[in-house]
Amino acid sequence: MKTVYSPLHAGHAGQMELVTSAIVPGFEKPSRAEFIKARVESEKLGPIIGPVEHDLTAAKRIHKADYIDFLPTVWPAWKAAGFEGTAMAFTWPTRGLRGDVPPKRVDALLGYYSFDAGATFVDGTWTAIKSSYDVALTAAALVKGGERSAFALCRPPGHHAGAGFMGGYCYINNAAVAAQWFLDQGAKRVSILDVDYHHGNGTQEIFYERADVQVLNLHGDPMVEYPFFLGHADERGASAGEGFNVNYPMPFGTNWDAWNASLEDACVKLAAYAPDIVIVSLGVDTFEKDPISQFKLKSPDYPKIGHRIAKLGLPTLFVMEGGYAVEEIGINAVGVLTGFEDK
Ligand code: FKS
Ligand code: ZN
Repeated sequence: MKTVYSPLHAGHAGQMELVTSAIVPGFEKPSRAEFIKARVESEKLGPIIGPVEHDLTAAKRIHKADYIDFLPTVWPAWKAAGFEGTAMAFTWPTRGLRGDVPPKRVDALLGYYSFDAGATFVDGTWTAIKSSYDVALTAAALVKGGERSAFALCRPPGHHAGAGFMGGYCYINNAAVAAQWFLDQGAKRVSILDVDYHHGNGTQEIFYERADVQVLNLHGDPMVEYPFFLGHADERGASAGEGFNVNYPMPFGTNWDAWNASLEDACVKLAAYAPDIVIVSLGVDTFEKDPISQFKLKSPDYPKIGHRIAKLGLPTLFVMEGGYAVEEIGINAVGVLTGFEDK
């Protein structure tokens, strides 16, 4: 399997993150991608290639144009306003406020275009976002070109980003962009299987009323886990999309057996949908030692995930999402990929 990787992710570094009761160094840091890349090399998964640059047309097929156009302006506007440190939102247009009038200040616009304080900007952030998008589309093109699979080593991740907002370390929804791109290239149906620990609220929102993209999501129960406000089992899609969104919220402490039962059910539903392409939103923050998550998967479980996905027998694009136990992130992420290749 080929891996697509860009070193430009590394400029998205040194940002601060708001967590319950403190501001701490960001968990979503450059070493994550470097550990994965090193493991791709040491496991000899296959060649690592650079991305082809794309314009933003494919991003605007699923994201609002004003939102995408805002992203490259953030850091220059932040500097021009005389601010320093990490550009971070602090006010949001929630219930009872106007969500239809974009304010003029960059610090206010950050809130206008986000759902939490978790999508922050530093100097190299836009370049990293753009490289992550290029990585996803380049890997998608490999699969479209006939490869059985490809690995988009995306950083920053994407699955929390909705049509018009960022959040949870995510800006452009790489998996959703790739899904729409496959459809625009002639695919009839695409399935997105999101195995990240956190619910992919952005992916769900983007495709919620559509029948041409099936979205299957395995995650921590939003009653007690981030992103809290989406991801319940009764969210099954709407209008034409009724039945094409499936959520598997699971409790803290979920181990392989329970998690695998959800994966199995998702794979049966996926096979019944018979998509042309499978996109895996690949998060490995389900790992027992993940510092921000509460599931109990162990390193030997990850190849089993890849093995099950391979049994679907469909062209598969892996898009990197979360995972914060950096020492093991390469072992676990590449474990899924080698498990896929072993069949
Ligand atoms: C930690 C509170 C939760 C935000 C967690 C964001 C998770 C991001 C992710 C992605 F794949 F997008 F990277 N903070 N105390 O893992 O879902
Ligand atoms: Zn996650």
